[in-house]
Amino acid sequence: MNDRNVGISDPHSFTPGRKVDQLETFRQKYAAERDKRLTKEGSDQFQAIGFTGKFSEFDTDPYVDGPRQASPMSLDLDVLVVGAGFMGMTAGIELEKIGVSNYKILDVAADFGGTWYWNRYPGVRCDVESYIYLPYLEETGYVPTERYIRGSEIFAYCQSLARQNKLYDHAVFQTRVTDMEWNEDAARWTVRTDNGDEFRARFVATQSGLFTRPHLPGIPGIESFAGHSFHTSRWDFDYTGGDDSGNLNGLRGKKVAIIGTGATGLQVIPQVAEYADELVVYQRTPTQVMPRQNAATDVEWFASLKPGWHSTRRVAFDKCVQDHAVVSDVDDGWVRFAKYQMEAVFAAGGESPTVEQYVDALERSDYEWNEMLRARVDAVVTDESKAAKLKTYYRTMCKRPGFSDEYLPAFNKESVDVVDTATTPIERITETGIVTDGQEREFDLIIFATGFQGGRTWSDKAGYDVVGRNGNRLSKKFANGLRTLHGFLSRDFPNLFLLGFTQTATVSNIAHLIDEQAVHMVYVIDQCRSSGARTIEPTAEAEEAWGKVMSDQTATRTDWLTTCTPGLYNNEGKITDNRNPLVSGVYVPGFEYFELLEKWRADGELDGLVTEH
Ligand code: N01
Repeated sequence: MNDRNVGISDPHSFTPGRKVDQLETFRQKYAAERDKRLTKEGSDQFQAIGFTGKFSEFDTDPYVDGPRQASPMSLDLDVLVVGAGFMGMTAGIELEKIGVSNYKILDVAADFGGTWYWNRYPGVRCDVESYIYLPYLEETGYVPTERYIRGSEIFAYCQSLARQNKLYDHAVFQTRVTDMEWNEDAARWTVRTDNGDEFRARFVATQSGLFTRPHLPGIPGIESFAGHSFHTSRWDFDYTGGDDSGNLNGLRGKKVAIIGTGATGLQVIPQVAEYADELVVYQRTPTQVMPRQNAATDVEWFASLKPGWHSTRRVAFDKCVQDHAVVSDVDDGWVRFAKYQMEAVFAAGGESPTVEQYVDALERSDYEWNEMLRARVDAVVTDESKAAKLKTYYRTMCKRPGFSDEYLPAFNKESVDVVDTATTPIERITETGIVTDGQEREFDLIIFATGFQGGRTWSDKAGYDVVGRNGNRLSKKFANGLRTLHGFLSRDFPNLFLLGFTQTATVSNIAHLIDEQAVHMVYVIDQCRSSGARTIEPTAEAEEAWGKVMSDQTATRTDWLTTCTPGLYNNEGKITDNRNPLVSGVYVPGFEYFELLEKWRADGELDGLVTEH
């Protein structure tokens, strides 16, 4: 516990942490850095990519040939699941377990995988240990090849999970929901699609994925660029050559710009740097870069894991990372940071620190941790001016931390430059390049690693509206934020399960959240079936009470969210904007939310829900 060496070995070692005594100096520095990046538009600074019209070419699926071939369908279903990512797959598998087989899983994509269908960019890997990330590992017996596997391996796992569970028999791909309406007499949802299908479903499970709809930065002139450009989640391998493991030979001789240095940018940049003649990275906020230390799976160790290990390992990881009080067997940056903070709290107040000691220790140790990371940047990046731009000045969990052993060294190439747009903003994109400080740099290719639509309303993200009982529209009900019980069901929208970040919770391992949600939803559906309930929805009181839980949760984080540098987690600094569920409706720590749901199910009362028979 007293070992200040956080266990990271050469050549990626941290220099020892410096004791942070001058908290106020750091606070001022962090606040100044945040203020440079704050925009008055918040999430509205981004430009949406429409299904049709402006920027819709950025949404074209590059991985499929041609539109859906199947004829329009007209079907009565027990369940329609919208979204074929982990959520849709888990829902299908769990529905089968309770004997429901009259269901469809629908997706715009042409296969299962969700995030892993779309994000195939070079370098893509899971950033959480694959042993806790992949669902159903004990059931499938699959052994991930590495601790942090490539996106293509995750995508292949999704396909094999779908095959093993016969989910392809239920799939409706290359199909987008256009509208959804409640039919009171039939007690069913009528769901129509862009392919002319009509599904009449007793239950609908739907989610507007946080990471499936890309967006573009609020930079004028994107449409005028005459070179090539695409978003990382729609990677054009025809142009770049190669695949997610690299070999981007199409970039030889090319001048490339990448805008965005989040989790995606971190993985893409070293790959592009390897092949492009010239790469300029346009960075607004640097991401923390901890060592990755990937390794091949020790198959003997994997085989020695005892039944139940998957759930135990997942839960311990969540608890360690979010509660700082449980030991996790996972040895990675998430856990090391949590342990580092745990040590600091123990040093300050022993087993029973006061609230002040606890808060103070977390803040000091966070600054120390960042000092180590800043020292690591200096140790790796030889050019001082580049190194200065790559150092982070914000609290660790303000943004999702990054992990890479290739990212920082990539900036040692002379062909790779970094522009700090917080001090040198991008003025515009022209026909031939990017203008900063009145100077244009010309490019053949601009890659947008600028993330996804997190700060828009549920209906905007979903791309359709839902008309519930008495003509009530979900877009209207959620105009000022979500209103649900536990994030699943919303009054006047019976039998409609909302999944994803909908007044639910957050954990670093999002795949775990997804599993918990699917299991919970299927439990409620099963209860309806066994009791013969036609409809189920929350009472007004239960919905209001859950809204209060959510707002109380947000209130406890308001100070933190305000001091954070702008980003997805604090709605680009505009925390009063309720559209972003990560700000207005998220339960932290997530494992307590899982426990809360488990207890609610164990009570068996469907407390807060009302059924009609
Ligand atoms: O998107 P992001 P992402 N000028 O929104 C920048 C998960 N994920 O695709 O930080 C210049 O995080 C923006 O700058 P700033 C991951 O958990 C998981 O990287 O806002 N830059 C930022 O750098 C994450 O939550 C894995 O100042 C501009 C970037 O664009 C989610 O996916 C792998 C700009 C957007 O970063 C999305 O990550 C990859 C402008 N005008 C991703 N506007 C796993 O391995 C925006 N930016 C599991």
